[in-house]
Amino acid sequence: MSGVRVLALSGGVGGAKLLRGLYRILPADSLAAIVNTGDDFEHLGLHISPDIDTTLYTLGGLAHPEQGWGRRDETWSFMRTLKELGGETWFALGDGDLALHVERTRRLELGQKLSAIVEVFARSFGIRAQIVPMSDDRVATRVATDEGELSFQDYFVRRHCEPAVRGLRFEGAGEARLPKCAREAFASPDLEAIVIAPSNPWLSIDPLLAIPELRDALHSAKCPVIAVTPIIGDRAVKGPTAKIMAELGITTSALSIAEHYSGLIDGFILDARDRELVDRFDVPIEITDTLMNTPEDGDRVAHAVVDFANQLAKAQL
Ligand code: FO1
Repeated sequence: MSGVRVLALSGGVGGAKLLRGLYRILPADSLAAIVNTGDDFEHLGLHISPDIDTTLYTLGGLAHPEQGWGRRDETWSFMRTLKELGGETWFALGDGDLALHVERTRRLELGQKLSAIVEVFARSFGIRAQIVPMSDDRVATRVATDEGELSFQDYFVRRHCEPAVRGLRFEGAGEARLPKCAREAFASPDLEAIVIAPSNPWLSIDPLLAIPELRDALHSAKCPVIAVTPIIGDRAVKGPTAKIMAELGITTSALSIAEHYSGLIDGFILDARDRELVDRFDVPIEITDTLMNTPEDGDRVAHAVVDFANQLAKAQL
Protein backbone atom coordinates (compact mmCIF):
# COMPACT_ATOMS: atom_id res chain seq x y z
CA MET A 1 0.00 0.00 0.00
CA SER A 2 1.64 3.27 -1.03
CA GLY A 3 1.46 6.15 1.39
CA VAL A 4 3.28 4.31 4.17
CA ARG A 5 6.11 6.61 5.23
CA VAL A 6 7.25 4.94 8.46
CA LEU A 7 7.25 1.18 9.07
CA ALA A 8 7.78 0.01 12.64
CA LEU A 9 8.73 -3.48 13.85
CA SER A 10 7.31 -3.85 17.33
CA GLY A 11 6.52 -6.21 20.18
CA GLY A 12 4.98 -5.57 23.58
CA VAL A 13 4.49 -2.55 25.77
CA GLY A 14 7.72 -0.63 25.06
CA GLY A 15 7.20 -0.85 21.33
CA ALA A 16 3.59 0.26 21.60
CA LYS A 17 4.63 3.50 23.34
CA LEU A 18 6.81 4.49 20.40
CA LEU A 19 4.06 3.48 17.97
CA ARG A 20 1.70 5.83 19.82
CA GLY A 21 4.24 8.65 19.38
CA LEU A 22 4.66 7.93 15.65
CA TYR A 23 0.88 7.70 15.28
CA ARG A 24 0.40 11.10 16.94
CA ILE A 25 3.04 12.97 14.92
CA LEU A 26 2.50 11.45 11.45
CA PRO A 27 -0.35 12.17 9.02
CA ALA A 28 -3.18 9.61 8.91
CA ASP A 29 -2.34 6.17 7.41
CA SER A 30 1.35 6.95 6.82
CA LEU A 31 2.33 4.59 9.66
CA ALA A 32 2.42 0.80 9.45
CA ALA A 33 3.47 -1.51 12.28
CA ILE A 34 4.41 -5.17 11.93
CA VAL A 35 3.78 -6.71 15.33
CA ASN A 36 5.08 -9.85 17.06
CA THR A 37 2.71 -12.82 17.27
CA GLY A 38 5.24 -15.25 18.79
CA ASP A 39 3.52 -14.68 22.16
CA ASP A 40 0.16 -15.83 20.78
CA PHE A 41 -1.37 -18.87 22.40
CA GLU A 42 -4.57 -20.87 22.71
CA HIS A 43 -6.00 -20.46 26.19
CA LEU A 44 -9.45 -21.54 27.49
CA GLY A 45 -10.26 -22.38 23.85
CA LEU A 46 -9.46 -18.80 22.72
CA HIS A 47 -6.75 -17.49 20.41
CA ILE A 48 -4.93 -14.75 22.32
CA SER A 49 -2.55 -12.30 20.58
CA PRO A 50 -1.06 -10.21 23.43
CA ASP A 51 1.30 -7.95 21.48
CA ILE A 52 -1.30 -7.22 18.79
CA ASP A 53 -3.86 -6.39 21.50
CA THR A 54 -1.44 -4.18 23.45
CA THR A 55 -0.78 -2.27 20.21
CA LEU A 56 -4.49 -1.94 19.38
CA TYR A 57 -5.37 -0.78 22.89
CA THR A 58 -2.45 1.67 23.03
CA LEU A 59 -3.20 3.32 19.66
CA GLY A 60 -6.93 3.15 20.39
CA GLY A 61 -6.50 4.99 23.70
CA LEU A 62 -7.92 1.99 25.54
CA ALA A 63 -4.78 0.61 27.19
CA HIS A 64 -4.52 0.20 30.95
CA PRO A 65 -2.24 3.19 31.79
CA GLU A 66 0.08 1.49 34.32
CA GLN A 67 -0.10 -2.19 33.37
CA GLY A 68 0.73 -1.70 29.69
CA TRP A 69 -1.37 -4.70 28.67
CA GLY A 70 -5.14 -5.15 28.83
CA ARG A 71 -7.76 -2.43 28.90
CA ARG A 72 -8.34 0.59 31.07
CA ASP A 73 -11.56 0.69 33.16
CA GLU A 74 -11.75 -3.09 32.90
CA THR A 75 -14.25 -5.26 34.85
CA TRP A 76 -13.45 -8.76 36.09
CA SER A 77 -16.73 -10.60 36.42
CA PHE A 78 -15.61 -13.41 34.07
CA MET A 79 -12.40 -14.10 36.03
CA ARG A 80 -14.23 -14.00 39.37
CA THR A 81 -16.75 -16.57 38.19
CA LEU A 82 -14.04 -18.67 36.51
CA LYS A 83 -12.19 -18.80 39.85
CA GLU A 84 -15.38 -19.88 41.66
CA LEU A 85 -15.69 -22.68 39.09
CA GLY A 86 -12.09 -23.78 39.71
CA GLY A 87 -11.02 -22.73 36.22
CA GLU A 88 -7.52 -21.62 35.11
CA THR A 89 -7.01 -18.05 36.27
CA TRP A 90 -3.21 -17.55 35.99
CA PHE A 91 -3.73 -15.49 32.80
CA ALA A 92 -5.92 -12.48 33.62
CA LEU A 93 -8.68 -11.86 31.08
CA GLY A 94 -10.82 -8.81 31.73
CA ASP A 95 -14.42 -8.76 30.48
CA GLY A 96 -13.77 -6.25 27.67
CA ASP A 97 -10.53 -7.96 26.66
CA LEU A 98 -12.37 -11.30 26.63
CA ALA A 99 -14.73 -10.02 23.94
CA LEU A 100 -11.72 -9.38 21.67
CA HIS A 101 -10.44 -12.95 22.12
CA VAL A 102 -13.90 -14.48 21.61
CA GLU A 103 -14.50 -12.46 18.41
CA ARG A 104 -10.99 -13.17 17.07
CA THR A 105 -11.42 -16.90 17.74
CA ARG A 106 -14.85 -16.90 16.06
CA ARG A 107 -13.44 -15.22 12.94
CA LEU A 108 -10.36 -17.47 12.81
CA GLU A 109 -12.65 -20.51 12.99
CA LEU A 110 -14.57 -19.07 10.01
CA GLY A 111 -11.25 -19.15 8.14
CA GLN A 112 -10.49 -15.44 8.23
CA LYS A 113 -6.80 -14.46 8.29
CA LEU A 114 -5.41 -12.89 11.47
CA SER A 115 -4.23 -9.86 9.44
CA ALA A 116 -7.77 -9.28 8.14
CA ILE A 117 -9.24 -9.64 11.65
CA VAL A 118 -6.72 -7.19 13.11
CA GLU A 119 -7.61 -4.70 10.36
CA VAL A 120 -11.31 -4.94 11.35
CA PHE A 121 -10.45 -4.49 15.04
CA ALA A 122 -8.14 -1.52 14.33
CA ARG A 123 -10.94 0.17 12.37
CA SER A 124 -13.43 -0.50 15.14
CA PHE A 125 -11.02 1.23 17.56
CA GLY A 126 -10.78 4.19 15.19
CA ILE A 127 -7.11 3.47 14.41
CA ARG A 128 -5.99 4.78 10.98
CA ALA A 129 -2.49 3.26 11.08
CA GLN A 130 -1.91 -0.20 9.62
CA ILE A 131 -1.41 -2.78 12.39
CA VAL A 132 -0.15 -6.01 10.81
CA PRO A 133 0.68 -9.32 12.50
CA MET A 134 4.13 -10.54 11.48
CA SER A 135 2.47 -13.53 9.82
CA ASP A 136 -0.90 -15.16 9.27
CA ASP A 137 0.93 -18.43 9.84
CA ARG A 138 1.46 -19.77 13.32
CA VAL A 139 4.81 -18.89 14.96
CA ALA A 140 5.33 -19.87 18.59
CA THR A 141 8.12 -18.53 20.79
CA ARG A 142 9.52 -21.40 22.85
CA VAL A 143 11.75 -20.60 25.83
CA ALA A 144 14.51 -23.07 26.74
CA THR A 145 15.10 -22.73 30.48
CA ASP A 146 16.97 -24.52 33.23
CA GLU A 147 13.63 -26.25 33.89
CA GLY A 148 13.18 -27.40 30.29
CA GLU A 149 11.37 -25.78 27.38
CA LEU A 150 8.32 -23.62 28.18
CA SER A 151 5.74 -21.94 25.95
CA PHE A 152 6.10 -18.16 26.05
CA GLN A 153 3.13 -17.35 28.29
CA ASP A 154 3.98 -20.21 30.62
CA TYR A 155 7.42 -18.64 31.06
CA PHE A 156 6.36 -14.99 31.05
CA VAL A 157 3.10 -15.04 33.03
CA ARG A 158 2.58 -18.35 34.82
CA ARG A 159 6.21 -18.58 35.94
CA HIS A 160 6.76 -14.79 36.18
CA CYS A 161 10.01 -15.03 34.10
CA GLU A 162 11.67 -16.84 37.06
CA PRO A 163 13.27 -19.80 35.19
CA ALA A 164 16.73 -18.99 33.81
CA VAL A 165 16.63 -18.60 30.02
CA ARG A 166 19.07 -20.78 28.11
CA GLY A 167 17.79 -20.02 24.61
CA LEU A 168 14.82 -19.14 22.44
CA ARG A 169 13.36 -20.63 19.31
CA PHE A 170 10.49 -19.51 17.11
CA GLU A 171 8.60 -22.59 16.00
CA GLY A 172 7.23 -22.17 12.46
CA ALA A 173 9.08 -18.91 11.68
CA GLY A 174 11.20 -20.49 8.94
CA GLU A 175 8.08 -21.39 6.92
CA ALA A 176 6.00 -18.34 7.89
CA ARG A 177 5.01 -15.82 5.20
CA LEU A 178 4.60 -12.06 5.64
CA PRO A 179 0.99 -10.89 5.21
CA LYS A 180 0.41 -9.11 1.87
CA CYS A 181 -0.06 -5.71 3.53
CA ALA A 182 3.34 -6.10 5.26
CA ARG A 183 5.04 -6.82 1.93
CA GLU A 184 3.28 -3.77 0.46
CA ALA A 185 4.42 -1.56 3.34
CA PHE A 186 8.04 -2.55 2.74
CA ALA A 187 7.52 -1.74 -0.97
CA SER A 188 5.86 1.65 -0.34
CA PRO A 189 7.45 4.31 -2.61
CA ASP A 190 7.01 6.83 0.21
CA LEU A 191 8.89 4.80 2.83
CA GLU A 192 11.36 7.07 4.63
CA ALA A 193 12.15 5.10 7.80
CA ILE A 194 11.99 1.59 9.14
CA VAL A 195 12.24 1.56 12.93
CA ILE A 196 12.89 -1.35 15.29
CA ALA A 197 10.91 -0.22 18.34
CA PRO A 198 12.34 -0.39 21.90
CA SER A 199 10.93 -3.85 22.51
CA ASN A 200 12.82 -6.76 24.00
CA PRO A 201 15.04 -7.86 21.08
CA TRP A 202 15.18 -11.51 22.12
CA LEU A 203 11.54 -11.98 23.06
CA SER A 204 9.69 -9.52 20.84
CA ILE A 205 11.81 -8.62 17.79
CA ASP A 206 13.75 -11.83 17.05
CA PRO A 207 10.50 -13.70 16.21
CA LEU A 208 9.96 -11.17 13.41
CA LEU A 209 13.57 -11.37 12.24
CA ALA A 210 13.24 -15.18 12.11
CA ILE A 211 10.78 -14.81 9.20
CA PRO A 212 12.98 -15.06 6.08
CA GLU A 213 10.87 -12.66 3.98
CA LEU A 214 11.02 -9.99 6.67
CA ARG A 215 14.76 -10.28 7.10
CA ASP A 216 15.27 -10.07 3.33
CA ALA A 217 13.02 -7.01 3.15
CA LEU A 218 15.10 -5.32 5.86
CA HIS A 219 18.35 -6.08 4.03
CA SER A 220 17.00 -4.69 0.74
CA ALA A 221 15.35 -1.64 2.30
CA LYS A 222 16.12 1.59 0.42
CA CYS A 223 15.40 3.79 3.44
CA PRO A 224 17.34 3.95 6.73
CA VAL A 225 16.65 1.25 9.32
CA ILE A 226 16.89 2.61 12.86
CA ALA A 227 16.71 0.83 16.23
CA VAL A 228 15.67 2.55 19.47
CA THR A 229 17.36 1.28 22.63
CA PRO A 230 15.21 -0.64 25.15
CA ILE A 231 18.09 -0.48 27.64
CA ILE A 232 19.12 2.57 29.64
CA GLY A 233 22.28 2.19 31.71
CA ASP A 234 22.39 -1.48 32.69
CA ARG A 235 18.65 -1.82 33.15
CA ALA A 236 15.70 -2.56 30.88
CA VAL A 237 13.05 0.12 30.82
CA LYS A 238 10.45 -2.58 31.42
CA GLY A 239 10.21 -6.35 31.61
CA PRO A 240 12.83 -9.09 31.82
CA THR A 241 15.24 -7.88 29.08
CA ALA A 242 18.18 -7.31 31.45
CA LYS A 243 17.59 -10.60 33.28
CA ILE A 244 17.44 -12.53 30.00
CA MET A 245 20.59 -10.80 28.70
CA ALA A 246 22.46 -11.79 31.87
CA GLU A 247 21.19 -15.38 31.59
CA LEU A 248 22.28 -15.50 27.94
CA GLY A 249 25.71 -14.20 28.96
CA ILE A 250 25.21 -10.88 27.19
CA THR A 251 26.43 -7.64 28.80
CA THR A 252 23.40 -5.58 29.77
CA SER A 253 24.15 -2.43 27.81
CA ALA A 254 22.81 -0.47 24.86
CA LEU A 255 25.98 -1.57 23.02
CA SER A 256 24.75 -5.18 23.13
CA ILE A 257 21.44 -4.13 21.58
CA ALA A 258 23.15 -2.41 18.62
CA GLU A 259 25.42 -5.45 18.31
CA HIS A 260 22.35 -7.72 18.27
CA TYR A 261 21.01 -5.78 15.27
CA SER A 262 24.41 -5.49 13.62
CA GLY A 263 24.18 -5.67 9.83
CA LEU A 264 20.47 -4.76 9.92
CA ILE A 265 20.51 -1.14 11.11
CA ASP A 266 21.84 2.15 9.70
CA GLY A 267 21.50 4.06 12.95
CA PHE A 268 20.81 3.61 16.65
CA ILE A 269 18.99 5.91 19.06
CA LEU A 270 20.84 5.93 22.38
CA ASP A 271 19.45 7.28 25.63
CA ALA A 272 21.05 10.53 26.85
CA ARG A 273 22.00 8.79 30.14
CA ASP A 274 24.36 6.54 28.12
CA ARG A 275 26.03 9.41 26.30
CA GLU A 276 29.49 8.24 27.39
CA LEU A 277 29.11 5.11 25.19
CA VAL A 278 28.59 7.12 21.99
CA ASP A 279 32.06 6.50 20.46
CA ARG A 280 31.88 2.73 20.94
CA PHE A 281 29.18 2.03 18.33
CA ASP A 282 29.93 1.12 14.74
CA VAL A 283 26.76 2.80 13.40
CA PRO A 284 25.69 6.48 13.49
CA ILE A 285 24.11 7.45 16.82
CA GLU A 286 21.32 9.87 17.69
CA ILE A 287 21.03 10.74 21.39
CA THR A 288 17.73 11.63 23.04
CA ASP A 289 15.76 11.00 26.22
CA THR A 290 14.20 7.66 25.23
CA LEU A 291 12.15 7.20 28.41
CA MET A 292 8.45 7.28 27.42
CA ASN A 293 6.13 7.80 30.39
CA THR A 294 3.76 10.28 28.80
CA PRO A 295 2.31 10.59 25.28
CA GLU A 296 4.49 13.70 24.81
CA ASP A 297 7.57 11.54 25.60
CA GLY A 298 6.50 9.22 22.80
CA ASP A 299 6.14 12.20 20.46
CA ARG A 300 9.71 13.28 21.30
CA VAL A 301 11.22 9.88 20.53
CA ALA A 302 9.08 9.56 17.39
CA HIS A 303 10.34 12.93 16.10
CA ALA A 304 13.91 11.83 16.88
CA VAL A 305 13.38 8.67 14.79
CA VAL A 306 11.92 10.49 11.77
CA ASP A 307 14.47 13.34 11.87
CA PHE A 308 17.38 10.89 12.27
CA ALA A 309 16.16 8.82 9.30
CA ASN A 310 15.90 11.93 7.12
CA GLN A 311 19.40 12.99 8.21
CA LEU A 312 20.82 9.54 7.38
CA ALA A 313 19.03 9.47 4.02
CA LYS A 314 20.59 12.81 3.06
CA ALA A 315 24.02 11.51 4.11
CA GLN A 316 23.48 8.39 1.96
CA LEU A 317 22.66 10.49 -1.16
N1 FO1 B 1 0.83 -10.36 31.60
C1 FO1 B 1 0.94 -10.75 32.89
O1 FO1 B 1 2.02 -10.60 33.47
N2 FO1 B 1 -0.12 -11.31 33.56
C2 FO1 B 1 -1.31 -11.51 32.96
O2 FO1 B 1 -2.23 -12.05 33.60
C3 FO1 B 1 -1.47 -11.08 31.61
C4 FO1 B 1 -2.69 -11.20 30.95
C5 FO1 B 1 -2.79 -10.70 29.64
C6 FO1 B 1 -4.01 -10.73 28.97
C7 FO1 B 1 -4.12 -10.24 27.68
C8 FO1 B 1 -3.00 -9.69 27.06
O3 FO1 B 1 -3.10 -9.18 25.80
C9 FO1 B 1 -1.75 -9.63 27.70
C10 FO1 B 1 -1.66 -10.14 29.00
N3 FO1 B 1 -0.44 -10.09 29.69
C11 FO1 B 1 -0.35 -10.51 30.97
C12 FO1 B 1 0.75 -9.54 29.08
C13 FO1 B 1 1.37 -10.51 28.08
O4 FO1 B 1 1.69 -11.74 28.62
C14 FO1 B 1 2.60 -9.79 27.53
O5 FO1 B 1 2.19 -8.50 27.23
C15 FO1 B 1 3.14 -10.26 26.20
O6 FO1 B 1 2.85 -11.53 25.90
C16 FO1 B 1 4.63 -9.94 26.22
O7 FO1 B 1 4.79 -8.61 25.94
